[in-house]
Amino acid sequence: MTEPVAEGVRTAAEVLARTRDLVEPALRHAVDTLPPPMRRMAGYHFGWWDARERPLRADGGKALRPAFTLLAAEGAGGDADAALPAAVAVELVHNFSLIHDDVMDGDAVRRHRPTVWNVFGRSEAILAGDSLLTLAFAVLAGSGRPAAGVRTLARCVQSLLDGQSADLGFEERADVSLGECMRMAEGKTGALFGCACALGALQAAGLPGGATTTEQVSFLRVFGERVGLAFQIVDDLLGIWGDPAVTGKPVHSDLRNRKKSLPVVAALTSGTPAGGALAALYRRPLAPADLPRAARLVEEAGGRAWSLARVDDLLSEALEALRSAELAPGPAAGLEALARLAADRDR
Ligand code: GRG
Repeated sequence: MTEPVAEGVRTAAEVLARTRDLVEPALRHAVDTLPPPMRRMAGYHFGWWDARERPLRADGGKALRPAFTLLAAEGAGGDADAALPAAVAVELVHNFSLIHDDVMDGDAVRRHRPTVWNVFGRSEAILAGDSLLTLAFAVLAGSGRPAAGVRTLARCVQSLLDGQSADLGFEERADVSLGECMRMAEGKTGALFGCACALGALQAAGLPGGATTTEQVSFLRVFGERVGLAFQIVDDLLGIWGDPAVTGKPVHSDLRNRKKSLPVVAALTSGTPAGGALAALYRRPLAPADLPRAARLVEEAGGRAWSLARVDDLLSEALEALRSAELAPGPAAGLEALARLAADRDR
């Protein structure tokens, strides 16, 4: 049995390293069951091998969402081993969304390597994403409390699709409001973090010593949703001001694509002269020389300050929900460390 998360504060880096150690073997085991072409693309995407299946140890992602699942389960009286299928399912859904999103956006690089579509082709990448999504449900169906978990994950995937659809729709519109943009981010990103926490708590339900109550599941879901939204706002800030050497994405990537991200929409709706100038720039494709000016205008119009203030608010709301869930102290400290990392990261 896996050693329970230690009492007392753990650093986020330790929590994530432990999660990767637990999740990667189970993830590899699941991916090994895929038909060979899908297995090859999945393993490439996770950084386990190159395009010709020669072994590698490349960046396979931070494993944030499964870390929330494992700690939520332990905090609610369950254990990490039993929550592993749910953690793997959440990571598979996340990676399905990344592979498809890269196709939709035409992004050529992720995690410092060429994206799946860039190496294997767009149609093949769509199949790889479909394969991971289907695998997520297959893995979850073999876990404890499968029916409740599958329903929770299915609702979450519909929210992801709804958020992504709104995001695509915003590209065609000049009148996106901040409320619409927040709802889009809640669907696109918040829902999966909320689901990751809820699935962990659900795993603990009904176990001897598992103190999960319906209230605990909903407080943990709210905690995850707030953290996820803060994470998305930070991602939006990194999409404008992040260091490409650290983020693995090109500089000013979101501005180049004229994304209606939260800092941009906050600037566009600010009623300031800088917001007006940004709206004028956003009416036509941006040349590389326009990008630093667009970033300056977002800042001058208050888009950066608004975003940072929202991240602070969301972190406070998340920590309040975490306290209300009344979890065991060790896992609660781990979840708090993860929440703080999500709200203050450079990659
Ligand atoms: C259903 C196709 C589809 C999309 C849903 C989740 C999503 C919407 C798109 C993926 C791209 C994107 C910008 C998502 C926002 C969430 C986000 C910042 C993802 C990156 O998450 P990390 O940093 O990734 O945890 P790693 O590489 O660490 O796994």
